[in-house]
Amino acid sequence: MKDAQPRAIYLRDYTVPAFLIDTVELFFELDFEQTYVESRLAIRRNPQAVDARASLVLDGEELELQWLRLDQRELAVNEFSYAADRLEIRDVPDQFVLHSRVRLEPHKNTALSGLYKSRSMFCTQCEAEGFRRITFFPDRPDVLSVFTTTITAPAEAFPVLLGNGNPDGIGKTDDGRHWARWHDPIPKPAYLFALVAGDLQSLDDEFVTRSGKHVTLRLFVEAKDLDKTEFAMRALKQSMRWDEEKYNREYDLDVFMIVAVDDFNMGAMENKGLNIFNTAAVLANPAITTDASFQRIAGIVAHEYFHNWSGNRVTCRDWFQLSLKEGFTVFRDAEFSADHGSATVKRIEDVALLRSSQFAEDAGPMAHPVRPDSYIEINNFYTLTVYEKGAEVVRMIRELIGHDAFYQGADLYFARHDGQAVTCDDFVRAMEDCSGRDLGQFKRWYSQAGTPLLTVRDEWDESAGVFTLHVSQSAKPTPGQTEKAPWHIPLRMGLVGSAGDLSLQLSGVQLGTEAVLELTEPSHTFRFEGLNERPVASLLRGFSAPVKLDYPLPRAKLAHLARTDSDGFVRWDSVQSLALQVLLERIEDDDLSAAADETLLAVMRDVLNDASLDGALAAQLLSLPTELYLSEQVEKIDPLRIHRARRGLREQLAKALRPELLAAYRRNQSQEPWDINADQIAKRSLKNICLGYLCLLDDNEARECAKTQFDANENMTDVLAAMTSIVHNEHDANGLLADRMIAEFKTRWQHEALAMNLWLQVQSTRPSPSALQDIERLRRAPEFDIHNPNKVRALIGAWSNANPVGFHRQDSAGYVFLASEIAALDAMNPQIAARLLTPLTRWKRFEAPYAAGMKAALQTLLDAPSLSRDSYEVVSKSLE
Ligand code: B3K
Ligand code: ZN
Repeated sequence: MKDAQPRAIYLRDYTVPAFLIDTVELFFELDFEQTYVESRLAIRRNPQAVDARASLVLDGEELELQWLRLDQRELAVNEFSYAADRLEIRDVPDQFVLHSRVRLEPHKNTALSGLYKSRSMFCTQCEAEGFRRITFFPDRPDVLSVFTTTITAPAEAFPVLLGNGNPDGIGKTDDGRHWARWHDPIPKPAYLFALVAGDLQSLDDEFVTRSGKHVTLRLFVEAKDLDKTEFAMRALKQSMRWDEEKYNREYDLDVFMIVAVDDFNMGAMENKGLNIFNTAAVLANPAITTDASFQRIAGIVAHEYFHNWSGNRVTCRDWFQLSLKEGFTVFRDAEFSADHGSATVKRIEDVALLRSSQFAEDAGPMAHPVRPDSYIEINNFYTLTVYEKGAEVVRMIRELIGHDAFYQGADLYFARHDGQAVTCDDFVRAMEDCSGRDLGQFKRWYSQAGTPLLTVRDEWDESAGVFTLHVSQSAKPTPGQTEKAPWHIPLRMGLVGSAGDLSLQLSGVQLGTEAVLELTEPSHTFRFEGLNERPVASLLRGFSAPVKLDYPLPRAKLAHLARTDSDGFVRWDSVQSLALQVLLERIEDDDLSAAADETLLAVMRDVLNDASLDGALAAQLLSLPTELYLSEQVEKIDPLRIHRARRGLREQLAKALRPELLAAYRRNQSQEPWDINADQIAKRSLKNICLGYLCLLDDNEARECAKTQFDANENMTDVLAAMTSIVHNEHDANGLLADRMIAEFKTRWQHEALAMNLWLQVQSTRPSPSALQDIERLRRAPEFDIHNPNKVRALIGAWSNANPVGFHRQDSAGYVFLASEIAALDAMNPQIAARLLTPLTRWKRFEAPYAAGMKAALQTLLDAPSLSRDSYEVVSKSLE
């Protein structure tokens, strides 16, 4: 461990900063082997400080201090101390300028936090606590300052020098170096600082804001990638317009820049005016980018842009409030995506992720509330709970107070807190003020971890025409929280009769055909009157709350909802529930000869035959629950058994529906030139779902379809789908076609890193017990590079998270291999190492032989002589 005993930080210990920093002037002298950073901080005591005579304490990590001057006087070594990542200066005046010079070695920074090199360029990543690896600073989000940054560097190697804010001067010096100054007039916390220097080209454009301000837009990439920038630029302009129209938010600087870098720990970063993006989250063209990636890229571009208001102008008081900016911004980017494509399909995708992965987080050892109350390493809390469940919490507020009050509340929140660092309570207060609602109980969503379970039972009184719903809520304990108080849950619902939605009359009140029932007590009873037939309850429409639902319905009723519900989400969810019932039975019996369920077959057949149905929705309706989601539903996980059950059912569906699948495959071929519009995306997704089923059969015609589609090489969506259906197919017995495709793909794309990541991923997710051999071989292949997080995710991350059969082996070899990779990575890049631990953290949920192996792998890591704070937190909590 780096620290002898990493200590937890608690929300309850928050105090206001003792010092404020009004202006920051930074001078960077970049060079190949070393960089010097001078900083001049205008510091004054915070009038609100608890201790009016406190010493000045600044954060600083791995900085080689050259000198320190206070109001121009150099401090002697006995006037300050610098140890354990803290610089302390005692007896400072109430107001002063602190001037420092430090030396860094960015080319040796493999953690990709602070200032580092990605290939030949310099870039930064400061959220959450990377700025302290650049200079001494109170590295906390509630200290907001105006930054001016001057960058000097060798002119030939680094012709482009970028910083936050607006350009403020450039020049050359005699020694072959040049400089650029950037001034950001808008006060910001240090985590939004950024700098880039490199040999870059840009796609330039302009956006005119609603009030007539001309903003220069620049997307910087390496020259070889200039042909992959147009799509993101279009998405950026759409985002800027959308935020004006939907949230009244205009952009504030003269220039907005995006830079694409190869080595990046996550998707992208919303640095003020200078977003830095992982190449995988911004570069796109049809030859190397799948439709799913196009959509993901648009969503991330929007997300980072939206942070300019939800995060940058209004920021977080402390890192416990992370969801204030992340949950809200995910909510906003989801709205944006819904407005620019199929809203139902976007919702289904988000819910599927939440259910399979966030619910698992809630049920595991790292479970935490949307607003955590303690952490050891904040980077471990950029989680699905903070992001996705945080977005669900915002969505529920809109569900409860209504759209009008919600958007007024958002306006009020931005106006009231512009330029401030605030808390989740401030967000909720703005919503309360605009709606007149008391959201006191609702705020338990921020403080209670775990997924509530809604248990629903119904009763039908034929003679009175009354349908009664009994709804109760409960939740399992989570670490540190044994008792849960009732949540305030919006339950959107309707009643469906033989011919569709029925009017709702609830305890004498007419409600139309849809209602939001508000659950606040452990249990409720709702009486719907005046009915002429026994209805089926259509619950949780639009997935109105992130809860589990236990409402057992006979298969015929689920099929009825799947065919007739007015809510697209419920239609999909009903097929999921139907398939889940069938699959759980198969997992239990483990009988491969069991026949496919007739009701499910009939529903799937109708979907395939209904040419008028949106193809993207049809593709979702045809997708069975994933193995990950199924794992969440069983008492103890046996990954092989789950795989066998799902695979067996898929094969039977394919066999029974072969003519319909082939017809739909053929009907959805596009005759038009490639485009990324909704119609073509829908066609490709439906066509490729069909191909996936067909290739499960030992069937030459299906293989021929895949081969032709692969060889046609029209776009990456089709190429990858064809390749996956063959490579993941057990019927290609001697593997000839699969091997040919893998080799051919490599020949086509060996110079495109992003395409090669897909190549790694198709192989790492091949569902075979011998997958580990492939992983070990590819780990040594030249296409892999452990220093590049995208490659680590494509090979090791995809294998351990998305290939249960390949990863979970009774001999534990998969766990041993993963643990040794994590140990190696931990010394280089702790953030990525800690992320890779996720699959092992779930060990208690598995059948004994797996559980023992996973636990032993975690124990080896804990016993290792040094472990980062990041990994230590995850490993130690998992073993508690
Ligand atoms: N705010 C960044 C995430 C930073 C992660 C630091 N470990 C990207 C985003 O959510 O937009
Ligand atoms: Zn974000």
